[in-house]
Amino acid sequence: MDVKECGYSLANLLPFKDSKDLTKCFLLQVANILLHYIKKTFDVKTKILDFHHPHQLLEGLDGFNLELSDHPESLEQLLVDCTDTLKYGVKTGHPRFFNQLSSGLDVVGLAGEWLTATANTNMFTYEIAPVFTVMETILLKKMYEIIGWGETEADGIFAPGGSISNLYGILVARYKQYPEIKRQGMTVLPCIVLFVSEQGHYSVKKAAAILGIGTDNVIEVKCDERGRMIPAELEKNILEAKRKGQTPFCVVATAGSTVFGAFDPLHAIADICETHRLWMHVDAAWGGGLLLSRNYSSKLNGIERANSVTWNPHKLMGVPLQCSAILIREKGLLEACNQMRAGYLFQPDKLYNVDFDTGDKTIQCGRHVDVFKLWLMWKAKGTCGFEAQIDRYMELAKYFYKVLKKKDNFKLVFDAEPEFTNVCFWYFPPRLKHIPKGCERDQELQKIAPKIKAQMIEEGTAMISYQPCGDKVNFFRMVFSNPATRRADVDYLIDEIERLGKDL
Ligand code: ABU
Repeated sequence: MDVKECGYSLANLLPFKDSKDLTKCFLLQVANILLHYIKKTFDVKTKILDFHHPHQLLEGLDGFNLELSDHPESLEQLLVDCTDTLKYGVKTGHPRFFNQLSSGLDVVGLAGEWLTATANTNMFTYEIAPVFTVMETILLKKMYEIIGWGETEADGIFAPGGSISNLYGILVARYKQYPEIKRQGMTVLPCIVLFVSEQGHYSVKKAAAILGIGTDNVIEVKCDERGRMIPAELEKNILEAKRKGQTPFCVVATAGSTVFGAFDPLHAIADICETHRLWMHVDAAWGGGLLLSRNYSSKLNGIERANSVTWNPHKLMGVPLQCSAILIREKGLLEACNQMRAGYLFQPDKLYNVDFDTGDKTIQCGRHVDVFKLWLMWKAKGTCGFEAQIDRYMELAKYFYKVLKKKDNFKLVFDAEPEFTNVCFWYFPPRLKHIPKGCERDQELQKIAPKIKAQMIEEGTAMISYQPCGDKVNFFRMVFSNPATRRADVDYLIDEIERLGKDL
């Protein structure tokens, strides 16, 4: 049986009668398309992407038409569409994909995602997700232990990404201080303010906007030269806010900042939070994975004193997107804050222990199963496997730093060993090397990284991100979180930047 035989469509697949063989044939062909893609992804000779502009995709390319029709397409056409969807996408598991904090293609994680999609269930109750809800409690317990919390006192939930996890942290912080907000809303509150470093993630401001706190009430605390929050500045900002009649309620510390990979001094921040009775949330979306490394976990010393933590296994741990947890040190708060007791889902008189109906702790109703792929990967690697992978990223970052340091047409943003797997740098084309430091040179330098990246994307040879930051004009941010990357790929990237940039 072959789906290529004309006329086969959805109507010939299960659950329709006598369709077992065709269903098998169709799914095996989909699997073959994916296998081909996976093989290509890991081959450095493959382009990372075949770039097209949005209007080209909208207009349609070579038989790849994104428009939807009123009539069913054949199974054969669906297979072509699957192939084309991958063809025009970005191979984020490619050894030379350095663009995002989340990258790589973990085969076991992928298998987990397939299984999850096949099960197609919802995380709100044990009733319909018995295995997954229990798995979630086991994973959360593991994470509390790694942070240094006792399992009986802590609570948590997997959420759709780090921004939402940070939103939860701030939401629960506010609820803890002002439980009446749940019923009475913002009118019962004074002007509350929270603090985050100037290198903290933008999701903190977004959460403040969503929660009705307002972005003006997010106070940005100055950082040191490496992008770490300065505790004395935090203390100063808290006292200043109080003097102005504002009411501080929360500090968001960052463990692994997005651009510089900086770790805020958590013990010093915890001391200040204790003195002023403020909730301490740690955004360890990026850096949380480092807790699994005995060599590097000390960078997060003090995280055990946090009231809540965001930790994204889809970043450093390489779990397929998405997989993010919000962890709260005080049990019961998450549910008290969000519970609405929808009678049609959370009946108290079910046949099992309804503590496993975790859905009323969340701000969503339907919730995707994000835990199975993490659980399966943990089974496959063990904690030691994650540790080895993460230690290798740290070694690669040091290697990259050492190579760049020796090159006089590259300049590191920080002339010191990397704190994390982020390494920030500029490339100077020969013509810029003779322009003295200052405005004129900065104006030219600002244009270099975007031009190099644009060419890289058009040629599909590598992907790396860039950004300006404060008084620093556009610089590249190299980051290691891709298990396929080897030293040779790092050397390649440097040569590629030189090749594309030397005449700019
Ligand atoms: N904070 C979201 C991830 C940003 C990045 O991948 O560069």
